[in-house]
Amino acid sequence: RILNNLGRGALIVIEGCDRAGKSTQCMKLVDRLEDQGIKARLLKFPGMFRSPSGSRIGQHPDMSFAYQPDRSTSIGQMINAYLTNAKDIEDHAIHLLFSANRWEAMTHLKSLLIAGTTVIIDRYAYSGVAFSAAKGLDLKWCKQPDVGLVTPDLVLFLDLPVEEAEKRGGFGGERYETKAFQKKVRDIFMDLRDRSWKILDARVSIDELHARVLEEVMRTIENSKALQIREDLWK
Ligand code: Z5A
Ligand code: MG
Repeated sequence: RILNNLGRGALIVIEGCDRAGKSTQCMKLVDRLEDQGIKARLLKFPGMFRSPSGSRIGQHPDMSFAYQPDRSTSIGQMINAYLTNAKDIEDHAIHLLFSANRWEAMTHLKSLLIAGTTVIIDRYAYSGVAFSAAKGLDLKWCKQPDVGLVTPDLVLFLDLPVEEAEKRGGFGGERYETKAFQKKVRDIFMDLRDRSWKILDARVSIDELHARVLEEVMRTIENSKALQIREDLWK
């Protein structure tokens, strides 16, 4: 199904390796767009916020709205229990929960875009596939549940070598945070690249990266205005 409307917001996805600075850039970006009078909202999958020290602190106090559709739901809570090792969930089952967590946000996402709000998403279906396939699940099977999600206008992949990521701290505490696994995840991310992707070197300073991100995003917002919203990811 194709939604027909003009003057819509853009859908921007920030993806990347662990500790690449995705959440940092997402928050700076939304603040910056709003400062410039551009309506913008942040969504995150799964809906969690990491404090500067690296520990999870749940919902960001200033972003209760932005973080609403994911972690606050019962599906989001199951994912949270899994990621913090409070609960074991079979690999296929957790994959489907991550996907369901995106689907349950789609109505809200579309209404924001239609209302002219640009939506920034911190991780999307690409993370979903990269992490599950790195565990050994079949790549084609992994993509299937997310087929038909709203297609991003731009995917910015923040690329950081695993060795650099380790230096940023808080590494090793959670599920998935080993070097070998992270390398596999990156390889699968690379296989998922398509025309909407731009790869940015994430080894630069926060401000430098922000400038690069902003440049790409401003161009995309302009170019997407007259385009239809597409609900055909991986179709
Ligand atoms: N997962 C999944 O399996 N399936 C799915 O469908 C989805 C996710 C959506 C949790 O995700 C896990 O869920 C994740 C994938 C899996 N697994 N892991 N591992 P998450 O998004 O909640 O992951 P996170 O652990 O909160 O984010 P992150 O990737 O590790 O970090 P980040 O957001 O990219 O980076 P950051 O928090 O902005 O920055 C990290 C630190 O580096 C912080 O101290 C910053 O101050 C510092 N930093 C940031 N930028 C810079 C620069 N430019 N220079 C120096 N230092 C910097
Ligand atoms: Mg993050």
